[in-house]
Amino acid sequence: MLFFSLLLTSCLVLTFAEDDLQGYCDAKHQSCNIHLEEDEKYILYDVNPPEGFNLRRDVYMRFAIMMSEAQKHENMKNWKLVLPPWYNLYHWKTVDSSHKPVPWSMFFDMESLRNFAPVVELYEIFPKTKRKHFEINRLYILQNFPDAFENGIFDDKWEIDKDCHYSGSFWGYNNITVKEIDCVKFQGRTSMLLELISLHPSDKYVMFAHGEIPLHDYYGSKSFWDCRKSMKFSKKLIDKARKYMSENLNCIDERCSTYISIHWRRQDFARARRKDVPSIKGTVRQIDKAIKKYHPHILDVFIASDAQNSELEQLENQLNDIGYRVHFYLPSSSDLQEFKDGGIAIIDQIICSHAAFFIGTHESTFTFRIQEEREILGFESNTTFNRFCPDTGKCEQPSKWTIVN
Ligand SMILES: Nc1nc2c(ncn2[C@@H]2O[C@H](COP(=O)(O)OP(=O)(O)OP(=O)(O)O)[C@@H](O)[C@H]2O)c(=O)[nH]1
Ligand SMILES: [Mg+2]
Repeated sequence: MLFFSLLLTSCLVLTFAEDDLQGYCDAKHQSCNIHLEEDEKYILYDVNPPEGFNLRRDVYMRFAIMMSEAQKHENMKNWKLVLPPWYNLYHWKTVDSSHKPVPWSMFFDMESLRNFAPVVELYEIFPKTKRKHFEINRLYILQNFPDAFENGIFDDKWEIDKDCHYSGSFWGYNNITVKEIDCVKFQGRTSMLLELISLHPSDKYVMFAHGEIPLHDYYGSKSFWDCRKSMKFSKKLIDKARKYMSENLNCIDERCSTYISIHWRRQDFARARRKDVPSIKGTVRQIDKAIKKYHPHILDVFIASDAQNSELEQLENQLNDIGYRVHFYLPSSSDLQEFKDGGIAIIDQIICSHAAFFIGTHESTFTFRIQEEREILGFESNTTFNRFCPDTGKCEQPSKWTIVN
């Protein structure tokens, strides 16, 4: 066990001065006046820095389900999960002049999250600490076991280890410190983290680094879906997407019949997963085939993509040439300022979710989140679990993770 304090210095000096906190405080919401009890215990977590937004949403679910279950026990009723702010995400390239960590309320409906699990934003606990810096009692740095299948078996296990290193940045705050660090090799269910926490019952602020390592206790279970349903997007993102659908895609319904949608993941996928993604020509062929087979009356295709403009132009032109109308959500600069890259991506996801038919990208978590949303909206699963195939070679169809109500 190591005893020391970490004070991170980064080129971005963020502190939780009163002004910063108020920047995120919406007076209409209760969160401003949130009352933090003395005997409350807080669990924080962080995710491997290169991981994207959509895997992070799944990591949240693992922790939120653990907290929701823990609340059923009398001695754990006062535990809260601290939502790690969105900070410095690899895919979010638009320069945000404020460089501030973004709270969850920017993207999600906080009331709905709170109805499922006891969650608080990080900025909400700062005033509680009464000190210039916020000291976390214990940081558990989770690590994988070197061999997941020791003796040919995947066992649930954890083990205190000696050497490790925190590769995060405490979301850019340079006045967050930790008193003790424990390195832990960990494999298996998220709820096993409670065993670790119980080793030190007097800790009030406990953090886990590499929150992506623990797995869902029961992937696809009812509690999984209850949690997933609670992850409603913020009202302003939903309103923006609905306005777009009504003005451009002629639909005001939950389940639209007027357009099909695709998630065409490119960038790192087109480079590193060549055998999983089609060429532009191949994409056009697959869209046309799906429409002719399932929705021959549909002419409108909504495209969500992270592709370069030149690729998108070619895709649009080739679809136009065979008679389709192509739609993209193109944010104005004020939309981009207001919603940020994360919000723009969510608007794309919402519009894809409501389409009559959806084709996604193999093994993209961005696509997975759209598929879940469509399950919640009640679409037939054959309109949802479809993927783009490579031009040649094998093409396994996606697993159907259908909703459990
Ligand atoms: N606006 C928009 N952004 C996208 C789209 N596709 C990908 N992105 C961006 O790229 C990120 C995708 O990264 P992840 O969330 O990690 O999902 P993924 O890379 O598809 O899946 P992993 O293989 O698990 O990493 C999103 O969070 C967006 O920022 C898209 O269709 N529209
Ligand atoms: Mg990714």
